[in-house]
Order: sequence, then C-alpha cells, then structure tokens
Amino acid sequence: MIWNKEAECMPFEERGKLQLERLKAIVKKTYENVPYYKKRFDELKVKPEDIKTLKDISKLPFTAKADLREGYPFGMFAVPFNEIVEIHTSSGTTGKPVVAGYTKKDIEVWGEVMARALCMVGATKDDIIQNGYGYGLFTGGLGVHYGAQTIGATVVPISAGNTKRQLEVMLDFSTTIITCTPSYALHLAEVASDMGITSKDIKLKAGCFGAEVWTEKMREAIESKFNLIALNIYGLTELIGPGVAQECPDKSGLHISEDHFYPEIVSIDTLEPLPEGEKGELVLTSLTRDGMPMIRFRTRDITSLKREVCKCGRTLVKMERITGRSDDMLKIRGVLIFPSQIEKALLEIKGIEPHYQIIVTRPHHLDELEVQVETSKEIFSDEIRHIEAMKKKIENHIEKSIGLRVKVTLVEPKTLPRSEGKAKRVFDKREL
Ligand code: DLL
Repeated sequence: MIWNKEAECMPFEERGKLQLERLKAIVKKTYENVPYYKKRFDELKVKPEDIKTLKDISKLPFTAKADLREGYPFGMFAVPFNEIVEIHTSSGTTGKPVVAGYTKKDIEVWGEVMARALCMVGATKDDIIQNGYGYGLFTGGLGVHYGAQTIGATVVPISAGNTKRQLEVMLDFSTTIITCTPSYALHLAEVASDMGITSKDIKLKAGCFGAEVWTEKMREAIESKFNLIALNIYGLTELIGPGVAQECPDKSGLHISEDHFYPEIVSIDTLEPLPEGEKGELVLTSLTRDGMPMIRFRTRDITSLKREVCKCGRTLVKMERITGRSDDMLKIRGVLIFPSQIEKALLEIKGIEPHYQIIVTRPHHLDELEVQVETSKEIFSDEIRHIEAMKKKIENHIEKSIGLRVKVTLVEPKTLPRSEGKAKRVFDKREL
C-alpha cells in the first residue's frame, strides 16, 4: 500500500526538479529569517542565489547539534513565535536540549510523512495502532499519533512503559499494529511469554520499530515471537521526529521522504560528499520545514544511500539501516547521552579518580548502564557502609545530571585498565 503515490513514486528527474525548487526556497527563507544562518552564510560568502543545482548544496554550511544548543531555546525559528503551535525537545537531558518548533503546516507535513510510514507497514483505516512510543516532549508518541490520525486508523495512545497493561490492552483491543522501540518489543515478548500469552492470542500483523539502533537478529526474534512483520522507522527531533525514513515490506532499505528531507552522505574524515552507495555520515536538509528549517544537519548516523525503483514501486531513495554513529553518543532507554556527560558528573564528586568505565548491557531486553569508578585509597579502605553511601551518592548525582538511573560499582584504585592512546571508556555489550 502506498499513501501518496504521486510523491512516493515520482520519476527521479521530476523529483530532482521539485527538490531543487524547494531547496532554493528554503535557503532563501532561512537566510532572510534566521540570523544564525545569515551569519554562517555570510562567513562562507555564499548567497541564496548561488544555489543553481542540487549539487550546490555542498556550498552551504553544516549545522551541528551544538549550533542548535547555542540558539536555545527559540533562536533557530524562522517564523514569528505566534505561528509556532507545538514544541518538542531532544531526549538528551544534560545542558540545554535541542528545541524543535512546529507551525500548523509542519504538523500537517509530519502527519503526511508518518502516514506514508505507517502505510508502508500496512496500516489502514481498519487498523488498531497501539502506540508505545513516549508521548510528551519526545517526538515518537505524537509523531506516530499524527500519522495514524491522518490515515484514519484507530490509535491507542498508551505511551511507553507499563508492560503488563500494554499486553492486556493488546489482547482486549485486538491490536493489529504496534509501534515502540525494538528493545521494548523484545521486552514485551518476554513478559508475554511469562504471562503465558502465545502468538496465537495476539492479533498483531506488523510493528513499526525505531528510535534506536537494532539488528537483523533482533528483527528475526521480534517477528518470530509475535508472528508479525517488523519494519524499521527512522527520524530525529532536529528534522521533525519519526517519519524521515521508513522501511517497506521489501526490507531492502528505508525510504527517505526526500521531497521533504534532502539526504547527503559525507565522509566522516573530510566531510566531503561521497558518491552514492558509499558509507558515511547522513546529512539532512529540511526542504519544507516552516517553523525551524534545517540546513545540512549532521545527524552523526552512519549509513549509505541506494537509488533504484524499489520492488514496492516507490522511487524514494533508500538508506541502509543505521549501523552506528560517528560520535560516541549512546542511546540508553531512549535517552541520548554522551560518555563525557557521565565523566563530568563523576568528577564533580570529591574522592573520585578520573578513571572509569561505562558498561552497557541489555538484560531482559532493557538497557542497563553500569559505571565502574575508581575511588581514592582513603575511601576504598573505609567501612563498608561508607562505601555504600558513596556509591549511592554517585548514583544520585549522575541521575540528577543526566536523568538516567545507573548502577555504580566502586573499584579499588589502579584496577581499571589504562590505555596508551584514546581511552576506551564505553563497553557496549548489547550486541547491536
Ligand atoms: O528517536 C525519533 C523517533 C521516534 C524515531 C520514534 C523513530 C521512532 P531523537 O530522540 O531525536 O528522535 O533521536 C534521534 O536516534 O539520530 C539516531 O541516532 C537514533 N535513531 C532513530 N531512529 C533510528 C533507527 C527519535 N531506526 C536519533 N535506527 C537518531 C537507528 C535510530 N537509530
């Protein structure tokens, strides 16, 4: 099923023309309305009129997450504030989050691209979509919600968590489509099996899973446990939220809604655009974003692009599933964190040595983060209850700083491995 055949199956050349037209317009709008971009363009001595072909996009400046933080909270908006009807923020909790502002038009586009995504998964007016993405400032909940409503499907806005209730609702309402993170889907499957629920009791036909890195192995596990088709959805707050790209049942890549989000792949080392098919960092430009246009946003996500007429009939370019990031950001239970944030929180505590390791595991399909820290000799030779108190203090301090509960293990001084080069701090054992 295809939601918007005209847009999704448009001949390559015609789409190229549309993209160029939209690119010129968005660059002009951004230059004229966002002082930050005017300054960046001027520094590079590039003017909106310099965009004559799609390739000219490489003349434009990149935008990084840090740039958005600088403009916190509303510095990147391109419309008068009273035109903004909704605000979301990125899930990172330290420092200032990235704020995304949406006008009415943006919400419509979001509904459109999410309708395309859900339709790719098989959603129709007759489906019951159980939306297990978090509602709130996170874009997952409302993004899926707008798409479901655009299609006219029945959305159950259950949000994330409350696993037993999720399963009861799934059975009682005969949910046909589930949307949540893939790790949570596996957790649901495990709890379902503990509760004696089998795939025969469950009416799910499809799942739309994303917001974090996952693998083919995870797909196989989810599909066999729930007897459904599990498809990959990609998106990010800075561009809109979920709905930037979605996998179709051919499972040969995620179709980017490139009439709204223009993709480039650049080399991680040189930031030069790479030829099609090569792996590098995904850079996205919003072509139609009204409230907060984004020029060449560095997603830090690693992938490659493939342009072909897909078996499903769509001509939208396909990106390979995201295999990692070009920075050391981790996504733990949906929250974006950098190891440096943990380091900063740790070093704010007296008696802690700057030697630590972060170990990420996924017992029962839920992420857990353990921080092993060396303490000073004095603390380590202290009474057990003092050590316990120290451990609690660190756990609380980290939670306050990054918004995530972690397990702290105190280790003896000089026991963690020292490295000669770049210290390896993070041991991600989630098999992603
Ligand atoms: O995760 C939006 C979203 C919600 C996508 C629901 C899909 C479903 P952020 O919290 O801003 O937004 O995080 C964006 O998450 O740059 C990727 O690193 C990662 N990510 C998102 N989708 C995928 C995916 C939402 N399918 C960041 N595979 C992105 C791998 C993903 N990583």
